[in-house]
Amino acid sequence: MSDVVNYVTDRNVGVITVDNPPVNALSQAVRQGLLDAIRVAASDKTEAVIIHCAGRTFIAGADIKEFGKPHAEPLLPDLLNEIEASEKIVVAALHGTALGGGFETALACHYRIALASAKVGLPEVKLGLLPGAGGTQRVPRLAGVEAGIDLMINGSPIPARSAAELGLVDRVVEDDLLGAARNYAAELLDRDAPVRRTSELPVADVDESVFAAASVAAGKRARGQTAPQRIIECVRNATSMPFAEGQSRERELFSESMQDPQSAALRHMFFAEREAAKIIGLERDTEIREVKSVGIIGGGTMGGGIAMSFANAGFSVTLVEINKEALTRGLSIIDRNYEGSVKRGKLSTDIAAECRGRIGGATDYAALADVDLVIEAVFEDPDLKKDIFAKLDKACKPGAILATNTSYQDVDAIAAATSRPQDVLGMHFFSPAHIMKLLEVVRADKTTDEVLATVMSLAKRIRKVAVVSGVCYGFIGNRMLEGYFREAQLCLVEGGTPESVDAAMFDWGMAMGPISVADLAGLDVGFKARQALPEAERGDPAANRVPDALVEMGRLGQKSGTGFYRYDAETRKRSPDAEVHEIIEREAAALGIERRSIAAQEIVNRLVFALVNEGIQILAEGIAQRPGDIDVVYVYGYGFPAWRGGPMHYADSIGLSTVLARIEEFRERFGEENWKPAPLLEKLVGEGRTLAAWAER
Ligand code: T1G
Ligand code: NAD
Repeated sequence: MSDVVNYVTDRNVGVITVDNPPVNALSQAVRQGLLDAIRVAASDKTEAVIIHCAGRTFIAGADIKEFGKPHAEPLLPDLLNEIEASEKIVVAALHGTALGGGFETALACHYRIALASAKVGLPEVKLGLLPGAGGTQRVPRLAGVEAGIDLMINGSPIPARSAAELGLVDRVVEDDLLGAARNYAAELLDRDAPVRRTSELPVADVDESVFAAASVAAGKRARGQTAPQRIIECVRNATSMPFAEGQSRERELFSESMQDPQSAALRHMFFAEREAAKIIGLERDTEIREVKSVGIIGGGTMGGGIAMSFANAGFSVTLVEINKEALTRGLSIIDRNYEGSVKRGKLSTDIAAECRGRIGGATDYAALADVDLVIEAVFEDPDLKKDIFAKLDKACKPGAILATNTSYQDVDAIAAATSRPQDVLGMHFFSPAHIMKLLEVVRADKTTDEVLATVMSLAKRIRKVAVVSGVCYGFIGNRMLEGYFREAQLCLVEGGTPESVDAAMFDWGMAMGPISVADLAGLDVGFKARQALPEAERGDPAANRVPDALVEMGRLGQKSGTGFYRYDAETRKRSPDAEVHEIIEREAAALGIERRSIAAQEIVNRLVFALVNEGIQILAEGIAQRPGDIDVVYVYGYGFPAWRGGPMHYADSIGLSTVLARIEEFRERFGEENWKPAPLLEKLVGEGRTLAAWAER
């Protein structure tokens, strides 16, 4: 048959096997192979056909690497219509993750059998697309309109048993999938089961309000995104149009979504997330150390969440605090977090108890004598951290990895406080650490490849998206944030309000506005960090006047009930605070600033281009390996909209010459101090190149 599709007959059953590692994606060769096989089966002596896959999974979708390239025949919708049109029963045998075009292939078959461990789903929306091979027309015919919309808008895979309850899978078996599929085909033939074409099934009618409600819900859940609305339109068509007409409209909307910059951004993010796991210059087979047990120093906001991340992934964890009282407090924060996860249905009571059971406490470093990894998460005080690393150097076994969760500090200096700097690096989690997916892995000067590779593989095991950063103040994320927050504060004193600055960034797509983020993190954190710096390194004084004034008034943000906003003690709901408006006007007057109305677009440009400019400087210094890594940091750690692709992809999408022109304009207006274009940006504009092309070098 072909390299990637094989067809064999066994008595009266034909078996088509797709074998295209790593995930049997529907490349042109697979599509051609399937078409050839189904045509051979159509004319041979078999009475039924099974489609299944070799390797770890059934087809996990169209080949995303082919997107954006000219269409190659056979086109998937046509292939699937031909499979469905077969006069012989076609059974799909599912294992692993049958996703996107892969699940649509199964839906075009007449019957579906799956392993209980299998999952099925239509994640196209996560790529800014829609199921473009009949999925939006076939799913409602099997599972109904509401379940169908939910499956396609949500985009997350569901277990085979849930799919069976929805009518999307006909039989679920524990093992021996191919054997069970053969028996199932034989049983269907024995009872003369019909060739059941999904496209010929009726769609249960629903009230128009279902679509209106789904559209509003999607507008909230996937704010600013276009794909969900196109999916809802397709499903509505399924209830009002014949299959062929509904499918041709689906194809039009699919092409529209493929051209949409949002899809280009989300596809970029798909590959950027996977590229980030690869360390340039490190062999894929670099030796890694075994890690079973973990010690956490400091059971505060971060320590507790980090402990849960490891316990939830099966590691035994020892939390070390300064004294019994602090330890009790730290463990009770963890208990509350687990209760919250059970209440929200994220974890079952049993699983929560099992995970909690893996976390022990101590106040003596002797408890860490045999652990494989230690992560320090005490106060952001460089001397305290060095002192602790010197103690860990004595207490921990040779070969233990020593990591710091510092947000800003010099990891090389911390490593130098030990006799084993080769075993030291940064593991910078994000708050809340048991929820946020991002992990900045800070490679220090002497960190060995083995230690780095070990921590990168650990990140996958604790379900984090890891990005490697070099050592500099604030690493990738927090360093770029300096300019972003500076411009947010300057827009405030120049004429904005907390509400207007936040609204501009929220409406642009940020998960939360910068002023609300400052209140959430605690205004005292930034204040203490500034106080720890020499005056000259504290940045533009105009940007610090208002937050410093608020902290001096005891307004620390959410944690003290007031900051830039006022917070309801019960609901934590934030509301504007007239007193803060007065403080801003007072500080602006003291700075001799005449306040003016500032357009939302100017706020967006200043904050986003400050990010971009610093990001490009970070790339030039080699602190980040590639532009995509910076995009992953901002999307997974700072609420940057994935459908804009992260700051670097966004800059390329609007054109680096436009970015440079804006930055030069700001330099004219606000000065070189804050707006010095990154030399690499000027170079790339001069050469007419993008960041993506630069990264290919
Ligand atoms: N196309 C091309 N390459 C793919 C791929 C795909 N669909 N899925 C995965 N890969 C590559 C990936 O880049 C990586 O490569 C390797 O496989 C392992 O992936 C018409 C239009 C299947 C759950 O969105 O969700 O069908 O980095 O590291 O963690 O309606 O991959 O090793 O070189 O992620 O075990 C819809 C996308 C497409 C599913 C496995 N399908 N894939 O996760 O491994 S749109 C999807 C995944 C579509 C139709 C439309 C996951 C996975 P490399 P991995 P994993
Ligand atoms: P926190 O104040 O909530 O907790 C620090 C804990 O360390 C306290 O419980 C304290 O008792 C304990 N501690 C202090 N000295 C100790 C010692 N000698 N031995 C054992 N325990 C000791 O602080 P946090 O917000 O969890 O921050 C911890 C670290 O994580 C800091 O370096 C911070 O910069 C970093 N970080 C914080 C965040 C965040 O959003 N809060 C995010 C990422 C990184």
